[in-house]
Amino acid sequence: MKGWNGLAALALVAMAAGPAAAGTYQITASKYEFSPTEITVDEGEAVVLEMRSTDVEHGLEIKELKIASKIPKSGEAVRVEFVAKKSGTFSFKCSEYCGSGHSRMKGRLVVRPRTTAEEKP
Ligand SMILES: [Cu+2]
Repeated sequence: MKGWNGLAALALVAMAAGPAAAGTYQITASKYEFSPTEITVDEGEAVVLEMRSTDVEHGLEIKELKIASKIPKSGEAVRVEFVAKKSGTFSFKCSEYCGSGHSRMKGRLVVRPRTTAEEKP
């Protein structure tokens, strides 16, 4: 019983840990979609987007966050790192013309607000 409580406490600590939990998110770009189309991160999180194309050159642009990166056709991974400073929903889209369905290539980055009491300013 005692050991169980200890485990629960540990789990809680892990969940509430630090201001800059980093997360790496894989995104695959292909004609004509991103996979996944929605990525959810936490406010304050150091985010790494690791992107690959399965076919032609694509790009990922999040205008509001001033993020833009080409995703080469070689299939090589490109990384974009940023801190999700502001909560909200930010749409992203393909920034390189890749064919007839190009304008359909869209997705969303959801930044969840921090709600832990001790982390409020
Ligand atoms: Cu594209």
